[in-house]
Amino acid sequence: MTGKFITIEGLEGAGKTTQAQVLVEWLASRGHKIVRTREPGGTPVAEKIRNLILDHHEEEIDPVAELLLVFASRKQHVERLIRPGIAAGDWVVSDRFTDATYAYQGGGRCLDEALIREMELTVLDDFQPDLTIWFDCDAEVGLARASARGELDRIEQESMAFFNRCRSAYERRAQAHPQRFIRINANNPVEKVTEELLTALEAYFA
Ligand code: Z5A
Repeated sequence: MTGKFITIEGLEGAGKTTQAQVLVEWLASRGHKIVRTREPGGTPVAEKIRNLILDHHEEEIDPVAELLLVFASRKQHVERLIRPGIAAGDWVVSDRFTDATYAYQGGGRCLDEALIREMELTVLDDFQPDLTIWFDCDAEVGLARASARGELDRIEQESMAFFNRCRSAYERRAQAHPQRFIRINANNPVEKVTEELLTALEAYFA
């Protein structure tokens, strides 16, 4: 029996962490063994690369170098944690995956999507999630929630135009992969978002 790979996507402050807990409890109640993880990161080495990606540095990070760091972290994550977990029958739930690269490095940093696609094919053998739950909120809403928590990391300090491009890129991903994506309106209050998530899960796994 093999497991499944579910990813959670959305802008910062969309409520991914909050709703991931709801998702994990719902899946566990159906008898699945869950492995919860995140990107960038998810293994000790991948977490070190995460720090390189998110920390502030005196030297500006080149967008392609950032893309390579994201995929270096992802390769380690996929081979050391995600694939072994699925092979063992676990349901692996990751906060972000390659759709975030299309959103942030593709949309936000304006890198060519063809380059990201090439890396996805070459580095990951086109490894894809079984299901992606996209918590879609306006950039202003998400950033206001994230900012209320305090200091912003290197990517969180980008402009509103950057995050609007990220959101548009998520929209394109959802349109291109309608079988895999569930879109949840994350502008709503927490209880309403949870309700929409649970309804969508019941329908998807019916
Ligand atoms: N990144 C990249 O560039 N390329 C890649 O390939 C990958 C990632 C994989 C990782 O951030 C950064 O890496 C991310 C993209 C980049 N950068 N940015 N910016 P992360 O995933 O570790 O962190 P995050 O997305 O910034 O997470 P977050 O800010 O914690 O957001 P969240 O998990 O979606 O939200 P939350 O923690 O559940 O909620 C945030 C706050 O809002 C909290 O106080 C909640 O109580 C509140 N909240 C949540 N939902 C609601 C609703 N519905 N209403 C009101 N308040 C709410």
